[in-house]
Amino acid sequence: MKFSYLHVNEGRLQNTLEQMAKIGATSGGGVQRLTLSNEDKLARDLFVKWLYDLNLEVTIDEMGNIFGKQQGKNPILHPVISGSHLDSQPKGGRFDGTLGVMGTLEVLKTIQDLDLETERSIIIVNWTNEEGSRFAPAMVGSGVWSGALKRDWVYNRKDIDGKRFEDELSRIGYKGSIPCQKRPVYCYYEYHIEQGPLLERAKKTIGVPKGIVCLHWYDVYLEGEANQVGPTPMEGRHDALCAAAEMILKVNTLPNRMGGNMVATVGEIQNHPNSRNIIPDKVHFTVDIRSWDDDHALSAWKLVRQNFEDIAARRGCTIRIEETWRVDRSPFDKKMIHEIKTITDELGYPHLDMISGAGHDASYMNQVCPTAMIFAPSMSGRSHVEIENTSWKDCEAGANVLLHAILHSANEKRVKSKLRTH
Ligand code: HGY
Ligand code: MN
Ligand code: MN
Repeated sequence: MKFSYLHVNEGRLQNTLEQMAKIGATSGGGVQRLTLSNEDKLARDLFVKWLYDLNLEVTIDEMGNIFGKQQGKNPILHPVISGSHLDSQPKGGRFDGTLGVMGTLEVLKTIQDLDLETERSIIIVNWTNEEGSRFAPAMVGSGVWSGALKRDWVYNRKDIDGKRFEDELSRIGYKGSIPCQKRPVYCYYEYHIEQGPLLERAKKTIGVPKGIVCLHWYDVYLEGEANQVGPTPMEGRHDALCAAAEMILKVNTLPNRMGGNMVATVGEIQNHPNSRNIIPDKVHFTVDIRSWDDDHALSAWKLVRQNFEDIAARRGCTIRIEETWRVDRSPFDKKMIHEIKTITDELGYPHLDMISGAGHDASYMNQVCPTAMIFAPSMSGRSHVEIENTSWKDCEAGANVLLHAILHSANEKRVKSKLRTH
């Protein structure tokens, strides 16, 4: 059945996005909805209300992942899942994650408006802690669900104030009783903003990533010697902040030194005691390395780790390193990618083949079932900032592609899940 004349309701999608953007709204036009914060709770409460308004079967699992199920005609067929995340970065954007959840909600509303019954059930999902900013690592909701991360290890993760993940999940009332574990899924779609400049530069409406890069996260802890800045001579100091400064520049030059396509960033740092007239004795900083080539990223880490150890030794600082998190690169399902491109052609949206440099829950879902993503352009390529923006027209276009992709998959009667063709 061809649905090319079907489309979502742009105004209604814009309205849900605007309502969600009010929760945790920041003065600069963005949102702050840190994982398991009060703002995250409010966003979850609103989302759950909207799921009940659609008479969906709502379940919340022990990681706080929220699912809404629209029953299909044939319960023996595995469901199609689509969604993303409602948590945000500190001073983050209104579209990162939220577009994928609201886009899927709009697809379900459109399907209901048109009284379309699908063979397969369709499940919408809000994954807990995709961002990994307050509680590292990222994507823990989908990570535990897919079996890649252990629930209790995540439960014991602490934020910078020493608050435990599990305690905060209980505090906001979203520690569900349903076990967080994978179940048979026919396929997974995630609609998301590109978070980069390529679509805008190429003047394309839809991004079709072939997959997501690998993400490797590390935590580095340095200990030197504090002292009064005045009487302490320069030579013989064990200044942890200077050691960190040298190491941070080694991270920055790493992609160049390694060659190939890679990014490496130090995004977070804490300096102790952080007083202008005390030589710093403790520093913690993070390292984020990403590449389409997992081994390339691992060799880069080996090189820069050696750099760190040499610098620490020379500066008389001790160093402790936590290899916090690694998720492999995720090449998406070729058949689903082909189908998405066919749909963009039918709907008349120019599309661009790309790779996602941003991490998404789709990385973990790709380990469980055939997975693909749909990107909408980010204005001036900005994201994880308050000025993150995507035009309503582009939001609607991506949601239309999502609608047709979900309808296509939800009406495929193949009993066995599709063989993944990486
Ligand atoms: O780090 C990322 O790319 C994602 O925002 N978690
Ligand atoms: Mn995101
Ligand atoms: Mn993000």
